[in-house]
Formats: sequence, C-alpha cells, structure tokens
Amino acid sequence: MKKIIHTITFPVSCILGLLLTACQPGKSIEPPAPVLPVPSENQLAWHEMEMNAFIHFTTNTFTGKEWGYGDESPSIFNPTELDATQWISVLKETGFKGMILTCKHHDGFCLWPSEYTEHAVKNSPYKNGNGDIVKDVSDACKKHGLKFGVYLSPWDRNHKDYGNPEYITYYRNQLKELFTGYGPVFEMWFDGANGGDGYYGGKREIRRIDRKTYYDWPATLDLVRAIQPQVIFFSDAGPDIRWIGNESGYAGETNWNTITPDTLYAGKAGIQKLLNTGSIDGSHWIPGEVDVSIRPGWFYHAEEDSLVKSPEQLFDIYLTSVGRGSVLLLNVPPDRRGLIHENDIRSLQGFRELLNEAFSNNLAIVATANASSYRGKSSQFSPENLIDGDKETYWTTDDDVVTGSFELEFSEPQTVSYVLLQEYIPLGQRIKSFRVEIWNNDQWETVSEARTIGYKRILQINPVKTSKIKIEITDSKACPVISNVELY
Ligand code: FUL
Repeated sequence: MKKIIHTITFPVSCILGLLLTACQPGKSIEPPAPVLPVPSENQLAWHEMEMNAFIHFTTNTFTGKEWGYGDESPSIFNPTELDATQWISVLKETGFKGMILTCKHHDGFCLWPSEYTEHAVKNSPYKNGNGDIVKDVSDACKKHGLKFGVYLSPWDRNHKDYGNPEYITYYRNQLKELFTGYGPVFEMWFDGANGGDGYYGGKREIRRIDRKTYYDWPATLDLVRAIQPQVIFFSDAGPDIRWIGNESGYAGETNWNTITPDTLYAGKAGIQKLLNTGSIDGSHWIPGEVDVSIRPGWFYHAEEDSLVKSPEQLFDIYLTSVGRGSVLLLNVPPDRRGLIHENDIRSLQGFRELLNEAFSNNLAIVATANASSYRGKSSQFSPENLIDGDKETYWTTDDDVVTGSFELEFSEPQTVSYVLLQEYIPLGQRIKSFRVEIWNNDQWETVSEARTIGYKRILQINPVKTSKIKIEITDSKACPVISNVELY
C-alpha cells in the first residue's frame, strides 16, 4: 500500500505541473527578448540574397583604364554585340540573386540617356545614340528574377561643377532619373573614392571636397528613400551596409554585423581592420559586404583574360565571405563586345559546380538533434528546430543560460567536411565564441573553434567519419538562438 501511494503521489504532482505549464492559456513560454541592435526587414532580405554580382562597364572598357579622367569622348563607347540578357542569364544560372550596375563611374559617362548631361550613351555610336543600357539591364533582371541595384559614382571627373553646390543638384537629379525610370532598386552603392584631379569641364585641375559635408548625405538619402523606401544604402560608413575593408574577398574571421558609425570616417587609422570585423558593442546593425572582382581590375582588359579567378579561388572567396556571415558582391565586367567573356563564364560555371558538389547533400537532415537544455522545455524551442529546414524556428535556452551545447547524431557514421550554422538574427547577433567537436575513438575531439556566427557561418573541417557532432557554445551576449545547422 505504502509503495502504491508513493508511486501515485509523486508522478501525479509532476504530471500536473507539466500540464499546468503546457495547458494554461496565455502561459506559453515567451521567446527571448532581442539583443539590440537588430536588422531591418530590408537588411534581412539583403542577408538572404548571399551572392550578388557587380557589373563595371563604361568608357574604361574601351580605353583600358581603371579610372577614366573624364575627358574620354563618348564616340569611343561602342559595344557592338551588347546583350544584357546574356549577362543576367549567366548570373542567374550560376546562383546570383541580384546585380549592381555602374550606371556612372568616376569618369562621369552615363550608361543611360540622362537629360542633365551630354557625357552619356546618347552621344555614342552604340545604337546610334538611341541605347539605354540601364534599361536593358534592369529589364533583363526583371525577366530573369534578379534584383537590380545602382552604382552612381559621387565623384565625377567629367562634370564642370564637381566640388561646387551645383554638382549636388546634378547628382540628385540623376538619382531621381534612376530611381523613377527603371523599376525597383534593391541596393544603392555609394563609392568612397572622392576628389582629386580630373577633366572637370576642361579645367583639368585638382579638386578637393570635404567628405563629411560636401554631399549632405542625409538629404540625398531622404530624397531616394522618398521615391523607393525599400532601397538599402552601401557606403564605407553605411548607413545600411558597410564596406568590408578590402577588395580581396574576405570578411573578418570574427565578423560582427554591428558597428558604431561615428568611428567610420575615412582616413582614420585602423579603419579597414574595424570594417573587416565590425565591433561587438557597435550601436547599429551595419553588416559588411565583400566586393571583389573576378579579374585583377574592375573593368574588362583583354590582357587579363588569362587572369580570371579560377573556380577554386571563387569557392575560397565564398567561404571567406558568405561563409563568414557577409554577402558576396562579385564583379564580372563585360568585354568590348558587350558580353561576359567566355573565360569568366567558364569560371562561374565551375564555381557553381564546386558549390553544388560541396553543399547539396545535407547530412543533418538524417541526424537526431539533442541539446544540453532548451527554453522552458518547450517544443517551440527544442533542438529539432535546428534541422527542420524552417528558418523561422530556432533552438534557444532559458534567459540565464548563455553557454550550452547541442549534438547531431547519425544512425550510421558519416563523413563531414563542412559545418554550417545560422543564428536567428531577427533577435540580434549573440554568439561570442563556440567550438565544433566530433566523436572520435569514444571521446569528443575539438576540430574547429570560432567566435561569430551571424546570418551564416561555414566552417571547413578535415573530412572525418563520425557518428556524432557537437557544437559547444562557450560564450554568448544572451541565450543563444540558432535557427539552422547543416552538415556536408
Ligand atoms: C572603388 C572604385 O574606385 C573602383 O573603381 C571600383 O568601382 C570599386 C568597386 O570601388 O572605390
């Protein structure tokens, strides 16, 4: 009798407790509070693009220069086989989600028939002056489902008024043309190169501007936002996306999406390193974008045909950009015909094949997930969410738990070469350090250690056959929130 009372009373109180927690209306477990700052919806959409292309094309393509002086005659601009559909379909097939076109580079030549200047495609032999390359490209993007972005160089070595207030009106008028005439623009790229010598309407002199005040950026950005509120702005300093601090293709191994914009004034010592890593306590969400060219130069030069980056080099760049939580912006410059060169296409296709080979068989979906703990023991936050393929569900812990681990176990040992992790960044970037361990000879062995995850982290490990893998979170700003794990 005594025994029966014992077995009845103890479990009943337990079961009651569980039922009360699970069934009381309004008593479901609250999700974690966000760790500020967090990304805007437009920034989130940008993170999800992962790979975009840059297209550099202007008179430089025909002169062989990288920075045109501004005195190039429009008569030299004559791409005889230009086919924007070829550019965009190559990019689409090889996995790019958006592209950004140099509508005007530093030389001032406009790829659309701007009504505010004669230094434009309308005075070139291209389509007898009736061409509009911005339209061709934005239409091709719409047709193939790529997002379209605009680069309009603030520095203009052709314009007579550069350096004076009149130029700011000119620049803003051109932004109005581009933002009203060509459909939705996802990203606006403001180049940091500014001031110096140039043609400037025939004056051929050096003009310097005060980078902090000359452009009155807040008013310019307001003007663009009033036309297209969804656009995100790139510049060295943001406000929406920052430069990653180099043009070689790598984000910092530690890469915070947060940074304090006041520290970003150009010329400040150490700025490139700061841009490369962001800062753990940054006041704003300003993620880094990795811009790099498939060729040594940003513009096409025939003598660089043999120097196109190989598929393997592009794959490495993918790991150090997308694999470190950034977006890759890969420049693919059309040649003098107005086509993406065969060598570049071959490299892009090889790159796509390497990505497919490496990342098409996700072993995590056949694994079982367990964790050291999960928030309120609620299935809403359980480790199964790590491998359910739903980016909106996540594993997280109680508020006071900022370290902890989860394991993925296979029924049969599997060879793993890459570990891919994603934080649920709508609640902020939290994880400060973690390590990857594999089960080897009946014990855990550390195979990789890193600090940040962010939108996505891909760690390459020595290929190893193992029955289980553990991610040990060793430090976090608040309870860790991870939405996705993939193993390859
Ligand atoms: C730099 C420019 O000076 C280069 O020509 C190129 O456009 C690169 C993407 O940004 O600042």
